Amino acid sequence: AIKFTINNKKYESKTAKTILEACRENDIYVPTLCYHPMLEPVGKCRLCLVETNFGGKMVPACVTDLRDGIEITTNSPKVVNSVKSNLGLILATHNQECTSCEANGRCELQDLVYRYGVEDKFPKIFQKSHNMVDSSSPSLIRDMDKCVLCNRCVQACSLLQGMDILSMTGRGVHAIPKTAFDSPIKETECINCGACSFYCPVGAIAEHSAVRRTLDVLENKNGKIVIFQTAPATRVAISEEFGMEPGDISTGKMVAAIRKLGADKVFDTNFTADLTIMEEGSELLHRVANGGTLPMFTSCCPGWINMVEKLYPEFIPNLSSCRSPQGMLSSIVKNYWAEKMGVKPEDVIVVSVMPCTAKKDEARRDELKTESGIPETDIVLTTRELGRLIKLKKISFLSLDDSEYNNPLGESTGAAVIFGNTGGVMEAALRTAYEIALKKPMPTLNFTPVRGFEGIKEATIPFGEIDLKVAVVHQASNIRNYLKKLKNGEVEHHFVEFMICKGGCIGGGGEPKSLTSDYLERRMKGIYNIDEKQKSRKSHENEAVKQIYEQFFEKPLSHKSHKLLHTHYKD
Ligand code: HC0
Ligand code: SF4
Repeated sequence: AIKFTINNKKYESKTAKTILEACRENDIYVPTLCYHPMLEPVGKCRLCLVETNFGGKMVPACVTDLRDGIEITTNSPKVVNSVKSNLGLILATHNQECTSCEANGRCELQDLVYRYGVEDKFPKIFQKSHNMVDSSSPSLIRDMDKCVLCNRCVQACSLLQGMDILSMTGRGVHAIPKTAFDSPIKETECINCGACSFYCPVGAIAEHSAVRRTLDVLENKNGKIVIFQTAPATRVAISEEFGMEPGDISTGKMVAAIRKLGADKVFDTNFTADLTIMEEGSELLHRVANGGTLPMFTSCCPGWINMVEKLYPEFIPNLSSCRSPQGMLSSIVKNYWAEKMGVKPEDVIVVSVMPCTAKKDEARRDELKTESGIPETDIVLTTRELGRLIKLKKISFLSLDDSEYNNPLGESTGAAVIFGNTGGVMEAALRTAYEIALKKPMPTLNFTPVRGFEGIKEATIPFGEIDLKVAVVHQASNIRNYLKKLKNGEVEHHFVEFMICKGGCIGGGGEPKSLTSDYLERRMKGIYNIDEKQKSRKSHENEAVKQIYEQFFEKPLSHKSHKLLHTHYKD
């Protein structure tokens, strides 16, 4: 074992680790700004400098390994003074427009400055030097005068996502993460996944906020009906905005809070997740039986759709023509439900709450507008923005009584909620396709080969005449590897699920920011817990889905379904 002391107290560790990890494990506070447990430590911000008995110089705890006999000091005046002056230097290049900042209240820099009582005493260096607010993307806003040079966005984009849209350029006070040729983000190959915004410790890259527009819509309805829909992954993460743990389930409180905000109806994106299974499952069986393009690719993740359109257009024919559940729900509300309710589609406003920044950009697509040219989804809020709205309206989230979704567009099965996890769409599709095609239930509903965090998961299911080969791929970098293999003929599948973010939607770029290393595992567990407790766990058993086929769509892939539930892609 490695023996060491921290602040004169003795500790032991059986495994190799950094000084920072040892401190965190033993509940000893060490300030950090560039460090995130899901990324590689880079030792850039200098806030985690500690004293040791080895040599006189202070060392960055995040990149220094524990050694036998090391004596670590984290709380001496020397350490505290160093934190204060480093923070002061960071503040000197920061624009501090906290009052209007998307990160206000959840900003790591703000917390540090408050904690250390750092006055703004350094002269401002190069304030407004970059003078660049890039709001070209419907999903994200970058304000480089708020950048603290932590490198986290660059790592998220290149290391995690394999996209390399952002890279650190320049040195010293001129250093800044930039796009190639400094182009506005919209003109790059950015897929709007939002990983950069999730890892940004401040408000330098954030979701393109729709909080004010939503407030306006809710407070000045002018006779309009405001409908909300909520994605599968929101219900196991919104709780973190209110101090609860990752994976805590707060479906009922979330619905209640949305009602308190003033929504007239709260529908569930899960309803159309079940409907997606009916349409996409039928599409798969049809392609297999009729020699259609295989493998068929899922089409619900908008970051993934952006990636195919921008980087791999040769695979467009492989994409399922199904709209995403968000797209399907909004389409049903404006093109079917409104008429049934006797209101004009123009008088209905659909606000969707998503774990995802790319959903904002999906909602703007021309293909997803009504015949009269209005967007079917009017506003997309990230889970974080919903948290902000609830706090702004002083709704006491934790003390709310559970509320239920409105029906029929609020009814769902366990197969729908697992869409939020990587492998969930595949598992849900198999539960239904197997039973419908083979007329017997799957041996087990928990189809574990497609669960978990492995980047590329594969399974073969005996499916009557054929062995159905499926794969599940999540996280953009793994997707790029998979597509390379597919092009080289190294893999062969009938059906592949793709999710751009690690873990699937629970790891979406719009989910509450977490500084833990296990939030994905815990949110994933929360989702599977909801599934286990549902009275039905198969999409084709959703009574409201059956009803909408009887009353309107007739059957999957019907003429009406094609019109309202399917789409096409841009080359
Ligand atoms: Fe997802 Fe979805 S599962 S993409 O990850 O399919 O964002 O949660 O809402 O649309 O349902 C995100 C999550 C959704 C959609 C659904 C799908
Ligand atoms: Fe990179 Fe995703 Fe951020 Fe775009 S949204 S810059 S692809 S991390």
